[in-house]
Amino acid sequence: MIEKTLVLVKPDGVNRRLVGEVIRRIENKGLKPVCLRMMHLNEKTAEAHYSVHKGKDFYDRLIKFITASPIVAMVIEGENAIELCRKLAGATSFHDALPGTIRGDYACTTAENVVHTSDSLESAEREISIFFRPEQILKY
Ligand code: 3AN
Repeated sequence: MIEKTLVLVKPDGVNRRLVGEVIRRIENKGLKPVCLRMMHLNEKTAEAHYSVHKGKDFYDRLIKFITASPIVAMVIEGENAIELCRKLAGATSFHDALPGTIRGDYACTTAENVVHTSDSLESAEREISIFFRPEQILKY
């Protein structure tokens, strides 16, 4: 199934000049960006994006981190895009992220792990709508 998913290069990824590397891996896998924007996330948007984590011990730090400096947000489209982007990203915990994945190759901690990618169709739809309006998503 052709799917759309939300990928974020988080502040650590942007600051470490990994934007191109993330996009290269996504494109090499046959997936394509259909919307892309660099932005400095405000607290309200960050809280909406991470609402499922509200109350967890890492939540406050996560909001502080993701709003600290610019991110790159993109919608990625392609066959099986949601699962493929999760595979490209690797496990959440940097201990478990395998070499060859973005986090396995670049993440130094679990809190700052370079990328976010939606984990289900439902999350993808919800998250994309937080970052982009439907008319901003291109068809090609
Ligand atoms: P993923 O990004 O792999 O879907 P989630 O949704 O469980 O992982 O967590 C969202 C973000 O919260 C992670 N990318 C990471 O930045 C942070 N996070 C998750 N678990 C922890 C943890 N145990 N300690 C610190 N930060 C965490």
